[in-house]
Amino acid sequence: MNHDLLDPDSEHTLLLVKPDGYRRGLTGEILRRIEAKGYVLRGLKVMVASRDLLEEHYAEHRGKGFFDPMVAYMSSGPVVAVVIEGQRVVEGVRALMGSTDPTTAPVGTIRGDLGRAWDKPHVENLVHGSDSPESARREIKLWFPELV
Ligand code: IDP
Ligand code: MG
Repeated sequence: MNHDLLDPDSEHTLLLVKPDGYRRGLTGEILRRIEAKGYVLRGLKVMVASRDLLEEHYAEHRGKGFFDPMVAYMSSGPVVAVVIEGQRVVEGVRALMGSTDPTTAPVGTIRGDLGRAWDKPHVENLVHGSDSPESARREIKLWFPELV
């Protein structure tokens, strides 16, 4: 068995620590919460994402008013890309993240505790997490072709 590859019988999700989270030095705090919950890190890298990768990653939002500023934000510096494993990990990581708007995201979540509104044309909210197991498979293939 090749231990570098992901176990197809386990559930995985893709987490990104976005450029604001990386810049603020919150990567450790964010990953601490995920590990403390009991999930396992299976892939981890720091990278500056290309426009092509981001346009593919956010294909569902193409055409929306915030698309261009959001892609510019996401390519404004390094991100940390992480593959996380565990039962119901997609739902679990979304719960740890909190809702999209960091001002109103519940206290106790990553976005609710560590994020807030800034005077910017896009929403800076520290993290991305896949929204379904199907999205997770698609996104992991994009960000970690070497693992699948
Ligand atoms: P999610 O990250 O909570 O899944 P999505 O609706 O998938 O939220 O949006 C993707 C990202 O696009 C958000 O995390 C946020 O950074 C940005 N975004 C979403 N909605 C808006 C908006 O109305 N204005 C500006 N940026 C937005
Ligand atoms: Mg989303």
